[in-house]
Amino acid sequence: MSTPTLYYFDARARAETSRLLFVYSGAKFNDNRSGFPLAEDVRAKTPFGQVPFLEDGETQLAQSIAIESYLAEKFQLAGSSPTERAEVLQFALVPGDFYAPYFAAKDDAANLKFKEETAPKFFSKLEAVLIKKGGEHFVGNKLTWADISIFNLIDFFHQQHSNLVAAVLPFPTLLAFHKRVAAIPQFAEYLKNRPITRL
Ligand SMILES: N[C@@H](CCC(=O)N[C@@H](CS)C(=O)NCC(=O)O)C(=O)O
Repeated sequence: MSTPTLYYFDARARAETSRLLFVYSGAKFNDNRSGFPLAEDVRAKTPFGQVPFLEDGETQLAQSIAIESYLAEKFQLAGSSPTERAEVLQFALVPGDFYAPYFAAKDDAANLKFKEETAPKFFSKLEAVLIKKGGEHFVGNKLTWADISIFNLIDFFHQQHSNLVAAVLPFPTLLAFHKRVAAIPQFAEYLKNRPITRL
């Protein structure tokens, strides 16, 4: 069986949760990071001319959430009942609701509104959910794609410029969760060596 290849830019952005799914499972993968603009030979492989794009044997997939869903199923991180699977997907879709307004904010006022109003409003909901679930996992009683996806979202805030991390600092349960997931040995090793990128 050939080693899977994940194609993306040299950025965390829409590929990082998939990378983290590979990392947690311990499965080897080629982390193909294109320069900008997207290399034409990579674009030509993809169904929509966009990355992320995954090649895993006969399986060829675009759309970040579809790729994450495939990897989560493959590594048994997608939940263990129809309800759990739907709940896991529910959390995996949450980061997109943060990224849309974040990337749409084009001036200082909009950035401030995102940091001081929009993001904290969402984070307060996530904090409440996690407290209700006991503080460890968003779904069930073991680590799933939901945890990895929300970990990556909180981590994104830690990595961004303009002190974006301030938006998550008022939420101790989310901060403790982020710290705990980052300390999982596979993640700790990966995060120590991860390329530092703007996004
Ligand atoms: N809905 C898609 C969006 C994919 C997307 O917008 N990809 C961008 C990078 S984040 C891209 O490939 N841009 C390069 C281009 O269009 O030339 C997903 O979640 O994967």
